[in-house]
Amino acid sequence: MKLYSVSDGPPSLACQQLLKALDIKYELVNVNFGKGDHMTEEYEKLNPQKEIPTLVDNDLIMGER
Ligand SMILES: N[C@@H](CCC(=O)N[C@@H](CS)C(=O)NCC(=O)O)C(=O)O
Repeated sequence: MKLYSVSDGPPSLACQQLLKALDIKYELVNVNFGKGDHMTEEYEKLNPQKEIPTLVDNDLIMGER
C-alpha cells in the first residue's frame, strides 16, 4: 500500500495518523507540492482531482471523490 502524501498537508497527516493508529504498514511517497508533482499526467491517472493525499493498494485507488 502506498500513501501519496505532502509533507505538511493536514489531509495527508490525518491519513498518516489513521494508518499508524490502525497499525497498517504502508510506503510513504512524498509528493512535492511546490514542484507540482501532483499536476503531472502520471499523478492525474491516480487522482483526477490532482489533490493530495491519494492511497493506492493494488487496484484500489482512494482519493477524495
Ligand atoms: N478535500 C481534499 C483536501 C486535500 C487537499 O486539499 N490537499 C491539498 C494539499 S494539503 C492539495 O492537494 N492541493 C492541491 C492544489 O491546491 O493544487 C481531499 O480530501 O482530498
